[in-house]
Amino acid sequence: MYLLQVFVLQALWVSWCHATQHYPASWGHYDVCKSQVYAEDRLAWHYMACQPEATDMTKYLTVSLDPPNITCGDPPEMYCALENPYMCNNECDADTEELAHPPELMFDSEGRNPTTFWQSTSWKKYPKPLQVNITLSWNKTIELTDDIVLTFESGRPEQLVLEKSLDYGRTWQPYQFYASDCLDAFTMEPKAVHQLTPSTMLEIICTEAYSTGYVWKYDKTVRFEIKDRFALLAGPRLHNMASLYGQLDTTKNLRDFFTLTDLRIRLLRPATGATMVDENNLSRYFYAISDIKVQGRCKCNLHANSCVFDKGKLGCECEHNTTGPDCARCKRHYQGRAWSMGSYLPIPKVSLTYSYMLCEYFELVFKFLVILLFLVF
Ligand SMILES: *[C@@H]1O[C@H](CO)[C@@H](O)[C@H](O)[C@H]1NC(C)=O
Ligand SMILES: *[C@@H]1O[C@H](CO)[C@@H](O)[C@H](O)[C@H]1NC(C)=O
Ligand SMILES: *[C@@H]1O[C@H](CO)[C@@H](O)[C@H](O)[C@H]1NC(C)=O
Ligand SMILES: *[C@@H]1O[C@H](CO)[C@@H](O)[C@H](O)[C@H]1NC(C)=O
Ligand SMILES: *[C@@H]1O[C@H](CO)[C@@H](O)[C@H](O)[C@H]1NC(C)=O
Ligand SMILES: [Ca+2]
Repeated sequence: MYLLQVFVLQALWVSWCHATQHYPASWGHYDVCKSQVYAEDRLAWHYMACQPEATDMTKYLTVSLDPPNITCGDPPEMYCALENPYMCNNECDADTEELAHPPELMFDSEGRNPTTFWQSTSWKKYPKPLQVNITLSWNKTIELTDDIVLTFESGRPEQLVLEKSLDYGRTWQPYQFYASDCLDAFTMEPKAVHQLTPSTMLEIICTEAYSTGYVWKYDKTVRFEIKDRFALLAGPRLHNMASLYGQLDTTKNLRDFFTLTDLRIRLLRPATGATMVDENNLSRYFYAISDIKVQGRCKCNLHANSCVFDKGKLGCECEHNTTGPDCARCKRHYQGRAWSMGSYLPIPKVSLTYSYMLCEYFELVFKFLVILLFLVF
């Protein structure tokens, strides 16, 4: 008799376990993405927020320069080193492959020696400012997931603005100002990102941390610090991503801050390494960039877990009866709920492991009981 009851109980328990593992009740009405994975030698469902993986977004952009003829080498030009005007062995010639410095060389894979880089014409027209816009366009909304890193082959500019557009280049807004003297260049108080707090994390600041002169030969990067801003909500080392995701779910400003369709690097004043510009030898002043890093993912409003690059165009592979490049509307003829963004929450992984462990544990107890009953009777 007892044996029968135990068996019935076990059967009920096992089926409950299976049901909850396939669709845990605590996930409520959220649309989640799931995929089958092998975990500890068995097939299991893995649930996650419905978004494509973060990747190197420089593979999918188009770059344009303003003015368009600002790249060096037409006509050929000789350059001198900023730190030594007698060292003039840097030649740029657009018609010779080894001596040309086209914009594509900012996006090839680096780590080789010598580095490959884009280079501008020199500051021949001093005192007319030497200004260049480098515009990166994705023709798709994307979300940044890591720091933007510019690596300069020349000295780092004395004045630079990073701008972004959310509307395919129609309007622009500043992301961050960079200057060796913020008050002088932009009439802004200098500030560092680590001075920001959770309540000021979306402030647009001017930083002097990336404009020190050519003496810092081994510090050639200019950063836009995404991770430090994430850390204001997710804690150091980003161990509490649930907190960040919770805020992203509910705060449009925060989501929009990390979202863009285009980036613009406005180079406003090249490195001079001194207070005076050497007017007799302007071949020392120019911009050269060897690498630009932009890590991010397609914005799919949490309705797609993949994004494809097809015919030169990025697009989300929309699920949940949504459609459009960003899954921002319902499919035609869909007669269901009104469109809404998907959700980052709840973070399923923890509850899944927990309910899974609970099931395993009780299965063991049942087996033990069965054996015990067999022995007793
Ligand atoms: C680029 O073109 C503009 C007009 O199209 C011209 O005024 C300027 O001198 C050119 N600059 C260079 C460096 O060739
Ligand atoms: C810059 O100075 C160096 C050394 O004095 C000289 O060799 C070079 O021709 C100068 N360049 C220009 C454009 O005057
Ligand atoms: C660069 O872009 C800004 C706006 O983002 C614009 O005002 C400026 O005219 C553009 N061109 C140059 C050469 O700076
Ligand atoms: C941007 O994408 C749209 C389709 O979403 C396409 O019609 C348009 O031609 C693209 N623009 C560029 C500049 O590639
Ligand atoms: C999409 O719509 C179809 C029919 O309208 C429905 O059967 C299906 O469950 C919907 N899928 C989702 C994920 O809402
Ligand atoms: Ca390069």
